[in-house]
This record gives sequence, structure tokens and C-alpha cells, in this order.
Amino acid sequence: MPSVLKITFETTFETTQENIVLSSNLIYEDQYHDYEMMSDEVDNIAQNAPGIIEVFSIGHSYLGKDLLALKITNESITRQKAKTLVVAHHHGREQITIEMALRFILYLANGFGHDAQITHYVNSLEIYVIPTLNPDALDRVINENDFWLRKNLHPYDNDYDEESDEDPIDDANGDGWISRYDVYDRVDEDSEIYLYSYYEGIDDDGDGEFNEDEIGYVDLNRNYDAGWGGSGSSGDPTDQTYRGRRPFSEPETQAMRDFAEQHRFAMAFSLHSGINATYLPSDDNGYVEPELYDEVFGDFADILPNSFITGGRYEETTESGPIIEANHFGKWSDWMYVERNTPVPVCFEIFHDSRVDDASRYTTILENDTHLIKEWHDIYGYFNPPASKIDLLWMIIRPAFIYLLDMIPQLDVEVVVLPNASPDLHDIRLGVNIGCDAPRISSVDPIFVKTTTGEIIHSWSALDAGALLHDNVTFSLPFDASISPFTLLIGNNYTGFDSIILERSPLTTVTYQTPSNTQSSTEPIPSSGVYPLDSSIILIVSSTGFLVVATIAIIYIRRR
Ligand SMILES: [Ca+2]
Ligand SMILES: [Ca+2]
Ligand SMILES: [Ca+2]
Ligand SMILES: [Ca+2]
Ligand SMILES: [Zn+2]
Repeated sequence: MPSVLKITFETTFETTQENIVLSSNLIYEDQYHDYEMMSDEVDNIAQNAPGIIEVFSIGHSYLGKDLLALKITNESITRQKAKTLVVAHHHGREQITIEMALRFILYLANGFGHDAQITHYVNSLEIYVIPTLNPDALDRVINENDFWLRKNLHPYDNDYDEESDEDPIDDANGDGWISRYDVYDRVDEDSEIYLYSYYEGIDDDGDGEFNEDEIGYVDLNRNYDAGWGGSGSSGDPTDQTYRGRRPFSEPETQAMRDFAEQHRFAMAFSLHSGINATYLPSDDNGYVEPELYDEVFGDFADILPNSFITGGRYEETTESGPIIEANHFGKWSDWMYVERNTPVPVCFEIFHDSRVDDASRYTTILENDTHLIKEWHDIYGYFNPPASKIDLLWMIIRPAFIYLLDMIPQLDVEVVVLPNASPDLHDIRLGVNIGCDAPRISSVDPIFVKTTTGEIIHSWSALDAGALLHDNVTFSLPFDASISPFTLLIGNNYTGFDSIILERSPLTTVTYQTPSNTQSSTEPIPSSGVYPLDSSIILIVSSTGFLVVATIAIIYIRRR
């Protein structure tokens, strides 16, 4: 009998030990990574997966750390592919998001060439992963036990004493945790009213105040330029949701912006923790894509544990409709939807341990006639599971990552060359079948036919998910058709482009009929002339001996 692991996150999962895919290829197993360990891990995975992982930097954190990104794709397939993105760790204390990003990378690297489904995704997609957007905060969280730290490490002088960040919260008693103290006004024996909270600390700078100049400045996930300043963010630099002095004031969000502006993503994840939920953009009228999001939420409900529904934002409805996160207020997902036209930018909240909210986790440290003070130090478990459960969490949420890959619209393109093109091939007539291979998301943009120099020579309107387009269309090719092969690109920046290569036949013999010979015969290619091959197909041979137009049988169409 396999031993059965039981773990309680927001709900109880039972799984067998055998089902757990251990992260055996990580250098640092079963532990949280700091920035250097994460970088080592990324380099190691990339080295062990030659030809599919490129590591690069999208910019720098405030303190100058490289914001590493990985491009995962089969590099030997060079066409422009459809793309997706997973960005982890906008918020310092949400370390588990980095661990999930690393395991996603490892899952793709290990599966490529071994698992047909993963190989397909790596062949057909460019998968971008940014393991941390807030590495400065990561190192303080993990090395200083500052498990409350959410924002970036841009210094700020909270108390105007001309020093910045000089009096942060501290683990004063050295027990490994920085506690929060909740102070209540005692109303009577059985009831009290919450007054305020303060944190464990010492007067680091001896100015008589405690914790008056904390470390942490801007909430990176309120700093994007879409609905920036809206309610849901704060203008107070000491608030946990401080939006910054202006949109994109921070180097971390600037880097994300500059990277995202180079790409189009139909769907992407930004990973967070502190709740189990999947958030999608909304405006004053509700969800910005109500029908699509309804389907997506339904899918998540099928592939994620029930705990992701409670407190999350799907299948939970009130009389006035689904519960939704209020509005645009400078979040990554707002900006990705509004400014980058990403139809499904998911704020994916992957972990919360509800046990830490339990009243029993609070210790009463003072109780008298007027006041009650309770200590709480479970902030770590609020956002992160024990290190020994990281692999288990990955197993639980992995289906959502596979779903992401599956959701990215790609095109199935079939093209045949039809008769009646002009002999010089300037005009070419193609029969085109294009399917939008996607369960939910349309092709977003129109489908274009363009040349390799970027000239658009034809377009069709965007294709719905699963839709099939058939068209016979004559193109006037904007180039010298005597050059062969020549390439047409079909698709858009969301779906990627299929290459259709029109190439003169390399055949040196051909089966044809001449008017005087009703029997088909295989002959050397004849000298110039026009020869009917059958009732609907002609073979034209120019004076230079090139076959210049015919059917698919003569002009090869090669998809790349
Ligand atoms: Ca100060
Ligand atoms: Ca402590
Ligand atoms: Ca001070
Ligand atoms: Ca002080
Ligand atoms: Zn977060």
C-alpha cells in the first residue's frame, strides 16, 4: 500500500506518495530559493536542455539585479510562433510563486522529447517565464525572515529624518518570525472592538519611534498604467498597496512593460499567493469578456481543487451576479488587457493555508479590563506552504499550466495552388483552409497573408475559437515571381505565422498528355509549351525550362 499524504491548504487533498512528481532535477530540492539559488537553477536547467531554453534579462531591479526571463521553445523551428507568458513574484513574500515557475520550467525541459504533449507545446509555442519580478524583496524575505514584505525595495524616508529604511520591523526576540500584535478595546467580558495592529521590532535608529521607517515602497502590482490611481490602490507610501508616484515609476514594472510591448499574448499568468483564486479583468460593467471568462472560470473549476472556488472569483455568484474584483487600478492584468490586448490575463492566486487564520493561532499576550492584545506570527503560512509540500502543490496546480498552453490559439493552415494563375506567377490562386485551433480564445487579430518583408497582401477577419475558414483567393504577389522558392506567411502576432513556401517542382520527369498522345506517360520535362495534364490542370514550361505554374502537384507547398 502506498502511504497517503494528507495536507490541508484551503481544503484537504489526499494523494498518494507515488503520484508526486518530485523535483529531482533541481539543485535545491524542497527548499525555497533566494535570488542566487534561483539563478543557478535557471542556468542549470537551461544547460541541461540545449536548444530549447534561452535565458535573458528584461531589465534590472531597483538594486540592480537582473530580471531573468526564459524563452522556452524548440529553437530549430524558427517560424514566428504563438506565445504565452508566466510571470511570478510581483510581491516579495509570495515566494511560492517562484517555486512554481521553476517547476514549470523543469516540467517543460524534462518533458521535451519524452512526452508527446509537452514536445508539441515546446515545438509550437514560445513560452516565456519570468521567475521573479521582485528579486530585491525576495532576498530580504528569505534571508531576513521579513515575511511581511510585499513591495519593492526602492528606498523611501517615511519619517523625514533624512535617512531611508532605517527602522524596519525586526524579529526582536529571535524566534524566526516577526509577529503582529492586534490591539482590541475591551467592551465587556465577552466582546471587544479591534483598534489597531503593530509589529514586532526595536527602535533601530534610537529616535524614540518603533518601526517608523519600514523597508518596502511601491506595490508593483498597482504601478501599471491602466486605471492607475483607482480605488484598490493607495497614494500613501507606507500603505501595502502604494501605487508609486506615477505609472511605471519603478524599474521592475518598466522592465515588464518593455518586455510585454515586444510580444502579443492571448493568455498569460501572473502568479500570486495569499488566497486560492483566479482573477480576470473587470471594469464598471463587470467582467470585460463576460462570456469568455465564464467559460474559463468553468474550466478552472474542472481542473483545480474546489478550494480555488471559495474566495476565488468563479462559480460564486450573488443576486447581482458573479463576485468580481472591483475594477482597473493599475494591476498587471489591467494593463495587459487594456494596453496589450491580452484577452485572458489571469491573476492566478495559487496558495493559502486557511489554518493560519484560525483563532487558535493567536496567542493572547495581554488581557485586562480595558484592552486585549493578541499575537499572530503565521504570516509565512499565509502565503507559502512548508518547503516539504512545494512539490505537492505543483502537482495540484500543474493542470492549470497545461491548460494555459492548450488555450493559446494556433492556426491549422492548408493551402493548395489552384489553376488559372497567370503564367508569370505574378498572380497566384490559392485555395485556403484555416482552422483556429483553440478551445476558447479567438485568433484575436485578423489573419494576415504577408511576405517575408512584412508586406500584407491579404487578410481575413479574426477567427473564433474552433472556427474554420475556407476561401479561394487570387493574390498578386508583390515580388519577382521568377525567384523561387518564395514564402508567404499566414497568421498574426497572437497565433504565430505558418510559412507557405511556393517552390518550383524539382521534378525532372512528369506524367503528362499531349494532344497527340492520349496515353499518360512519364517523360523528361518537355521543352517550352503548354501541355494539358488533364481536363483541369495545365503545365506550362517557359522557354528557360522552368515550370512556372501548375497545381499543387507541380508547385510544391512546403509548410515550415
Ligand atoms: Ca527615515
Ligand atoms: Ca519574533
Ligand atoms: Ca527614524
Ligand atoms: Ca526608530
Ligand atoms: Zn501578490
